[in-house]
Amino acid sequence: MYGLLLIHSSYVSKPTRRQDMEKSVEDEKVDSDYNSKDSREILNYDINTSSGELTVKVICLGDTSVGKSKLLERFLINSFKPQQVSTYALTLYRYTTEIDNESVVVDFWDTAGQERFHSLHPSYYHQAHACIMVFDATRKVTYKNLTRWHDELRSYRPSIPVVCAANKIDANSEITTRAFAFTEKNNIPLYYVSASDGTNVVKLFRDAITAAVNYKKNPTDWTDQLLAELEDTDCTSTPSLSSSQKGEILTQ
Ligand SMILES: Nc1nc2c(ncn2[C@@H]2O[C@H](COP(=O)(O)OP(=O)(O)O)[C@@H](O)[C@H]2O)c(=O)[nH]1
Ligand SMILES: [Mg+2]
Repeated sequence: MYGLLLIHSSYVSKPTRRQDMEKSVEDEKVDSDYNSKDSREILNYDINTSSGELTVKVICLGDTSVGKSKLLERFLINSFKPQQVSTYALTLYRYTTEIDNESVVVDFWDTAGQERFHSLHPSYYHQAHACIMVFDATRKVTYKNLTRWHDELRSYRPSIPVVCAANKIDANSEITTRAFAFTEKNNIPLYYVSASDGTNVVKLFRDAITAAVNYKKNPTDWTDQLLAELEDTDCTSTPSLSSSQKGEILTQ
């Protein structure tokens, strides 16, 4: 079961100044209020829902046109429409499933073109529990760019689990015989997939969800632990603010 939530693109547009980033945190609150009235609230992924369900946030990363949206479409509605027009907004797909007999609410975050600026807003990474990195089996440059995406991801989420998908293997099956230095070096599981014909898509997403759940239950990210301690001591410092500060440096 899944639902679709569109968030105004200003929520993830690239910040240039501190004020812009603080404003986007404010926007988040406004959007959250609006959506909760609409009973489609943006969740606080660090805690469970009010009814006790586990919540996880899974983000998709990779260059434009590698097939991120089509993979989500394939997993969630088991379909593929080659010419569908992208929406001009960040897309959040809310999906409810069971992992080890436990109900889990999964929010998949997908960009809607912001990745063409080669950087995403810190709020995209904020509170993420797992990341699906995608490259296009027919375009080598999209594989090369994974390193840059991985560096940006790690600057915000140093140790969340990552899985990698070589997509469009229907258009280049030869690639499935190859190994890749990026995934081997970083110890990232690699899946040869096709959003077009569905090969390995369910496995990719199920494994990503399971990894996200395991990570949420046993976070190894020292920043998570630090932030939890700060919250315990009622410190006003928030994850968003520290991410924003980082974002200012990284995005100039
Ligand atoms: N042949 C083939 N084309 C695909 C596949 N997945 C996506 N595409 C095409 O690649 C283009 C970009 O897909 P999209 O999901 O919008 O990429 P995104 O920008 O990463 O979200 C579209 O024209 C899709 O039809 C696939 O598995 N096989
Ligand atoms: Mg897309």
